Amino acid sequence: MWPFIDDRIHFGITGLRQSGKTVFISSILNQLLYEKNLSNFFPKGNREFSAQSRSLPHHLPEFPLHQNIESIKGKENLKILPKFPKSTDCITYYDVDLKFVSNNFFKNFGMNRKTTLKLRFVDYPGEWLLDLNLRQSNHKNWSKSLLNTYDSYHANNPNYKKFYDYCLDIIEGRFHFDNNPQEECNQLSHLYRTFLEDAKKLGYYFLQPGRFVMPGDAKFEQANMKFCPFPFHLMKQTACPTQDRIFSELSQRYQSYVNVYVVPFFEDTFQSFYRQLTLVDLISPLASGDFHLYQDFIQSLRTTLAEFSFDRPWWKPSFFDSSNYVQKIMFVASKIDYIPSNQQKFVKQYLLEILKSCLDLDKLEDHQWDLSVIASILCVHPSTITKDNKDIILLKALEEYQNSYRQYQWSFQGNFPTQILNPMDFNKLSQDMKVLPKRLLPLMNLNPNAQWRNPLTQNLNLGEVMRFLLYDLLL
Ligand SMILES: Nc1nc2c(ncn2[C@@H]2O[C@H](COP(=O)(O)OP(=O)(O)O)[C@@H](O)[C@H]2O)c(=O)[nH]1
Ligand SMILES: [Mg+2]
Repeated sequence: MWPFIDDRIHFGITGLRQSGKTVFISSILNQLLYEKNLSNFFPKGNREFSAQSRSLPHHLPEFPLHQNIESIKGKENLKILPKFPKSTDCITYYDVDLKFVSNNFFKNFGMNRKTTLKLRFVDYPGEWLLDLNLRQSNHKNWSKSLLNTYDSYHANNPNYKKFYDYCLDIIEGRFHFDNNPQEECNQLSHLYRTFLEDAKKLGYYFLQPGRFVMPGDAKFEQANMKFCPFPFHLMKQTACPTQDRIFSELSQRYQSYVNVYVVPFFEDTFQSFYRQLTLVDLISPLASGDFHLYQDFIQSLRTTLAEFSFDRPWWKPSFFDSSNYVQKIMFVASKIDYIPSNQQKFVKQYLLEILKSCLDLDKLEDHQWDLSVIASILCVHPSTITKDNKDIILLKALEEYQNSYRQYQWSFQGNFPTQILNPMDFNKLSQDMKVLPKRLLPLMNLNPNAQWRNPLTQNLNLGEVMRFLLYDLLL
């Protein structure tokens, strides 16, 4: 967007599904607006700070901050259990103005200098990020590379097999609907979507098209939501007229999906991120015990990061121009509270290795990027015990259990990896990771009778992250 119309800095949070975007935004906004405390973010010295929410332009849906805060807080004494917000199903926005007053006499020559930083937080379903690279392709090429990937990850999935069998019927001229290519496409896409939903339940990330597993405002009755990849490489003969009509129908629907959903998401949302936080949940794929899922995760990250553009366009010189390229980026391993603090240095190293395999970091200037580990909400209570003369970090938390909760404690005895794993090392590590809880409650207070404490006040490193990404804009 042109800076004179909208000079808000679009603060983009990228991350695959379940990487912690919504919780991060809720936590940071709560700190800025209500706790008015974000240690290490505020400039030290004689500066005052205030944050105010601003009403959004009418056409933009608002990020459900209050709903999320209420849900995370629960009710005192656990009368209503604190819960993490539900999965995000649409794009939402939240505008805040951060005001800083500097009264450093020497710097300001006796004047109180004010800086206002206008921020727009943007939240959206991580599933949609996987769609971005459909723009660069067409139905044939997309089918080829996607099915190649799926063949290696999902060959044993019964729903994938059902979809494939239907494709084979079409390849061999066994049509299920009399001279009705539209219906064949509908049925194919129905089977394909059933497979995608199943793969999502299993924890997979590389699911295209993303709206098939998170439709938002898209409706499945629409033709552009009824297509799928097709194994063209298995065709032995030239296509007959019915096959031709099916293929051209699939191709048209693919193109319409790209035009209606993918391009607008790229241009209106993704491309306008100017300062960017990339959240990576390194823990879930390792804890899954499924090496294919681990590979699928890295591939999904690579596909997503490939969409970033870091070069400032020469024709956009304005300082406050909030469009088109990422000026500063922070890569962050999220949910770090699952891991004992003595492992955090390994997590950082591992994150760096994963990133190096996904994008060319040399393209970035040193001041443009950094990496860190965060917990938007600390849910884990660490303590140290001594066993066989060795200090062990014991982690305690509350886990969701049969519509209620139970206390869970674990100690992670292995070492977090520092490089991308081969299948053997992955299996070994998975054994160590088995102790990790599946779903924690956002609550650190282990004694429900103890004085209740708002979970949103406990975080790790959020201030540092915000400082890296925004501080230079306040000087
Ligand atoms: N322990 C812990 N869990 C977190 C944290 N942030 C997110 N989570 C978990 O990760 C899930 C997904 O987070 P969410 O923000 O909805 O992910 P999104 O899909 O990227 O928006 C949540 O439901 C929590 O279970 C955190 O800071 N600590
Ligand atoms: Mg979300």
